[in-house]
Amino acid sequence: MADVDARYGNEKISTERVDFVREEYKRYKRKKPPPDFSEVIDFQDPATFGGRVEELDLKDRALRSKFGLKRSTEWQAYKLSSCPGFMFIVNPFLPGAQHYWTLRCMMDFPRKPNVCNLDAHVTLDPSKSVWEESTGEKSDLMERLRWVHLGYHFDYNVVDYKSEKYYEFPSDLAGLTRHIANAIGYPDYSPEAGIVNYYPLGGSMGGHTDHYESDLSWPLISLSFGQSAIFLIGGATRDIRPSALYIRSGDLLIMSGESRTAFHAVPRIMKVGEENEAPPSLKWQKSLEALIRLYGLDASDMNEDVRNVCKEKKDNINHASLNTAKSDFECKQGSEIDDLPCKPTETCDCNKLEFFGNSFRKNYVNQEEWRKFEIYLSKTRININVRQVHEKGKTVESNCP
Ligand SMILES: O=C(O)CCC(=O)C(=O)O
Repeated sequence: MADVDARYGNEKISTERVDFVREEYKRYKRKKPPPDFSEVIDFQDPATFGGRVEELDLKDRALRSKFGLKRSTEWQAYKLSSCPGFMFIVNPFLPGAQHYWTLRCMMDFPRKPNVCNLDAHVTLDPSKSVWEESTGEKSDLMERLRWVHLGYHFDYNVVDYKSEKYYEFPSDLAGLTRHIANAIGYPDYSPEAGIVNYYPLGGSMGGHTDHYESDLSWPLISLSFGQSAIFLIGGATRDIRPSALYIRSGDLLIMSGESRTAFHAVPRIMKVGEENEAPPSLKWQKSLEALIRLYGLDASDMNEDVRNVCKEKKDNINHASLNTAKSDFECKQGSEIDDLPCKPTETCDCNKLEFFGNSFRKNYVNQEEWRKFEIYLSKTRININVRQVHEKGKTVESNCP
């Protein structure tokens, strides 16, 4: 099985100094016998912290709920004492939002003009996404998909950020990552380059640094969905022993400051749930309930094929919890920093993530269709890795055809 890290094959490794990045990578990648996981940091289990983890206070930059994220004051955020600037946010998404972002990665991002690893082997139909093209003789295309570039695209042997190699960065993902950057203290962030990585079970990514951007003072924002992984985060050189941590569906990881150019790797994908089952946060029922809750969608807003199912599910929703969820979306202007204008009404509509809801509706799938996505997610980890390339004010113009 081809590893995602084939792209880093040309990296020069010093043979003189001890390479702890490689050592830890091999240790956690090993299949037989499986490694001892007792040193892996699990941000959902403080018993594993062992003095290595500190809570991160994001309270002074309170942002309201947007792009499917909880209010930033509710995020469970951490930092590592060994790696200044590294931040970990435990799944800050509201129920249903992970469905939206994974759908974007499965159905929309792997589509022309975006460049992906398959371009080297097949001519892709520009009118279809890789997902749509994965039928008949080409039914293995999605399984062979390893990466898609967003915004800037380049050849890994020559990472050159040129304006002729830039396609429009997806506006919803730009909004989401700007919002995250704002919450951690980078209000002027401008996402310009992204890679969506698709890892099969058994896939991995070797140790490397992301240092090609001309301004490295902006954070790298990484979002993970689907299957879990072991992630290694080290330091400026390979002779610094990296820490191992678990990443689960929905978790956010930020590399800023010193950690922006730290060595990191993904030695192992960890299967969650039974065969052909997606992680719990990506199962069908949650998406349906979440649609009703999150976007305030009424059954009349939905198309015929889901209306009846929704009615059934809606009857099952506990009204008290629906009311709590509603008040969560109330916009209390003045008490929170706002990065978009917001009407100070009691049940402010802008908090229903208007355009977010619309795109979800455009992409809406029924239960049978979601099952196909669920099967894919039962054996795939998706990672979206977003970077600002240039210094402030030097952003390229879109070259989108
Ligand atoms: O999959 C991940 O979590 C890391 C991805 C990564 O390091 C990269 O794309 O450079």
